[in-house]
Amino acid sequence: MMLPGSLFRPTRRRLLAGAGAALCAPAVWRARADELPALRDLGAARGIEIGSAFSLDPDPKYRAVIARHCAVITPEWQMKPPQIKPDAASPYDFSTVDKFFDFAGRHSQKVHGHTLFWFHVPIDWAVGDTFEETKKLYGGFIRTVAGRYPQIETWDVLNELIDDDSFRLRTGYLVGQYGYDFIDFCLRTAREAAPQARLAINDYWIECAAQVCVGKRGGVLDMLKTIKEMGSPLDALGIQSHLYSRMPVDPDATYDLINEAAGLGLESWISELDVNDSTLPADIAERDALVADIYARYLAGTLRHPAVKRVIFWGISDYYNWVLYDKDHWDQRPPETGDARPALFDTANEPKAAFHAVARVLAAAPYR
Ligand code: 9MR
Repeated sequence: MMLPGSLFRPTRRRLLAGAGAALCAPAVWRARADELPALRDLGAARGIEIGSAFSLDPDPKYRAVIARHCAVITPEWQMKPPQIKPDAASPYDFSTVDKFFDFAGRHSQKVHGHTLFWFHVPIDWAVGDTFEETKKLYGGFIRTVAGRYPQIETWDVLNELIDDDSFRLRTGYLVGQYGYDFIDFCLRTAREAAPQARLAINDYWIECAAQVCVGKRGGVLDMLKTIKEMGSPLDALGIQSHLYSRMPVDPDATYDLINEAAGLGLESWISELDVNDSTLPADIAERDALVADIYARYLAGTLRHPAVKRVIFWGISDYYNWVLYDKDHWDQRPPETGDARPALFDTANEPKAAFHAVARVLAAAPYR
């Protein structure tokens, strides 16, 4: 996945671009925010944890949405390796990460650890000349970070290991060099450092009908089988679920993947759900209805499986959402379609059709 270049994002981004569009939306009856059913409660009644990516934006209305609807928050980039220790000389800096625990503690939420390894955000200081030296350096990083937060119940240990073209392990940073031995090492080290936590590997483009998703589903499954054969500690598959109007979702194929993973003893977490609406019509009511339909079909199809224990949005509101702020990078949105509306709440943090669709699907999901 092509990703935004800047790793060090400002702590506050007002995303005003879509506000005009929200004002032009057709008049619909709007429940007051505190009258809406809380998604976290609807999920809990079905045994599903609901959450969102969060970046500590201070807006009170946005924070109220995160607090009310989320049982889990995922730091959107603040926990990635270079944020915590960018180079050998700098000390570990947990000051930003700790703020997530303050927020989560005030709202009875869990913090999901994301992520201990990702090729896209390498820490070069943790690469040694030999595998032994690398294990010492990268292992030290994993032990320090995972060991610091014993309250974390779930970790993405490794993110996005499967290549978009070959559908095999990526050939770059560390995984290319040391392959499954490195993966096994990371998982074992994370298990030792955080024995309380369930450990995941997280990947994208394994939810759609396009050829790339077909290939990646196969690649991810092969990888999971190899990892299980090696006896490495792994508890869950993270299915990111960045959905696209231009890449039709395939809930049945995703269900099959969940089922195969369950056969290997793994839970599945929908870990980064959003809907990139770039090819949908400009009309807002029509677009919102189509986005809602994509959410509903995807979740109804996947939540049929009891191994799906969690749904995390990336994020829950257009007010603060990477599909909006990274649109120049890879959204491919024709300008006439206006600003993206990928989430459950609009830029004013009011619920959209997608919110109500998700609430309905959660209420009807089988208990697990
Ligand atoms: O949304 C995140 C963005 O703010 C960051 O700049 C970027 C790099 O850290 O990561 C984005 O989140 C990605 C997630 O960590 C892994 N899967 C893809 C997500 C969207 O790019």
